[in-house]
Amino acid sequence: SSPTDSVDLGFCAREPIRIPGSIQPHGCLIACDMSSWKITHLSRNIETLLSISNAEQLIGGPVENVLRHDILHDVRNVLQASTVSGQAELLPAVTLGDMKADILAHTSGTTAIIEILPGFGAQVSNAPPMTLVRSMISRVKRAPTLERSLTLAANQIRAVTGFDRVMIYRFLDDDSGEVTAESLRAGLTPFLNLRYPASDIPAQARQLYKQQWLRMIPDVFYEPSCLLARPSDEETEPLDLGLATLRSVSPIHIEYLKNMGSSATMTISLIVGDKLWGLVACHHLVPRLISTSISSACELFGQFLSMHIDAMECHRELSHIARSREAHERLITAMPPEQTLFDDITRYEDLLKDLISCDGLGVWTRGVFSGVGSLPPVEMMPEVIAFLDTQQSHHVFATAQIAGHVPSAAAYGSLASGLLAIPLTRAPRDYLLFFRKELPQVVRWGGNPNRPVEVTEHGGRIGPRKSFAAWREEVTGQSEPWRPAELQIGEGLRVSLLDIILRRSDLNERQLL
Ligand code: BLA
Repeated sequence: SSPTDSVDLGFCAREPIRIPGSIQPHGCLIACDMSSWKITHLSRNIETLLSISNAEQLIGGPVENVLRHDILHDVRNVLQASTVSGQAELLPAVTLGDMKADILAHTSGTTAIIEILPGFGAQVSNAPPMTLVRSMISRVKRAPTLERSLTLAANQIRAVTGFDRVMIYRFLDDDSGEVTAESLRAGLTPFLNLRYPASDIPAQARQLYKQQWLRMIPDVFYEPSCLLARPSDEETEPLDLGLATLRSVSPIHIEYLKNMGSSATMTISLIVGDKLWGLVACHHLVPRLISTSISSACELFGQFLSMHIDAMECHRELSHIARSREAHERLITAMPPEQTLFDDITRYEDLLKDLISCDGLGVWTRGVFSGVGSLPPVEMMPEVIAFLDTQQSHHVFATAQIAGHVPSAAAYGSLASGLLAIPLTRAPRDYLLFFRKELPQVVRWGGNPNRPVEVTEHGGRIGPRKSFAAWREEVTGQSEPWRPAELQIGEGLRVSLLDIILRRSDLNERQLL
């Protein structure tokens, strides 16, 4: 049996990643109550980074004991901006003693979270972040297609950050994901077009990534620095680090990255509408810390890229609909009032294929089937129609896998695997049917998707898989999927054809008189 049989993948989704109780040590963290400005939490490494001894003793005391007045003034201003943006916001650059640092602040409930990042991140370019973002945008904006935009975006981010590998990782309908664009240092094995199972990124992580646009793990070998809090105050809730850039990362994910051979990552969310569309995933073979000015430029660019993806996808759907509307008009005008598709579908074959591309077309009327092109055997049709008749809705029905609904259809998948059916009359229902042949696909997975996890021998602890070697899967029995725009076009066609049928029956009655 496969190791996943006995494993509860929900385990991964239950890990409380927002409240790890520790941070990554490339910065330190101070949390204080916003009504009293008294410290509630401190990260242990504040002692080394800010040369403070006995951090415990500062807890419960005023935050002024750790941060100067001018800095606190800026913190208060930035917290206002942060409640509007829902993100941690950057303060104007500060100097602490002789150390330059970036400070980020945001709120979590009634708590202010202040993160201090010493300014030693890698600076690939000295250009101000605004200039970087503007030049990245101008290049990507000019690309003629979405695919090209994504490749340019990956190239741009790699140029600006110096990461070894930058991938655009796109989620598919079943929550698995695919590397759709990649920019990488010479000599590395490409991950382009590899597919990864949904369980690699559990649900609570996806939820969080819709709120936080950018995350960084500068060194997967880090020792977490624990958060100190007032001892055993029953009422103190664990500190929610969901929006904190220093949040310590799930140990399972850390192990995953080590197994993959990555030592550092930076990840930017791509959010389209209210959906996590994908991620920009940057990897480095050795630890790598990026300066805050570069990472915030990338974050802003990620927000632009998200809007650009949305615009390109909308544009593509709209132009598809516009082209079909034209074909629709041609079809309706070509059909004389006393004729319908039922009389001679072959005559309208080309016009119908312009509307919705397909390999075969048919009509089912009063128990009789006629069609053209690649079709299921006629003797199979009653079973398919019987299934369609069980559909409650009078709207268009579409599937890429007829056999998923009518199991005996599996036998003729090479003739017709996909079906889009437009019901034309009520009882008995007549249909206009579009068929698509099977489109055998080879999916290349980054590791065996049937073994997404490893279970350790003792204690049944769950961990990420160890091998990411490409794994081939042949997907058969499915046609090219029907796109949302095609369903819409089908719906429009249903309404016009219904109108023609009504007109004709009206005509017939008048002729009868
Ligand atoms: C998180 N897993 C992630 C993230 C990615 C991946 C991108 C998000 C990291 C971030 O945005 O900061 C997976 N990384 C990939 C994939 C590629 C890549 C697919 O570069 C492709 C090239 N992971 C597992 C299993 C579990 C698991 C079995 O494989 C659970 C048992 C958990 N993954 C897991 C968790 C997180 C994660 C908990 C959240 C990490 C965090 O933010 O703390």
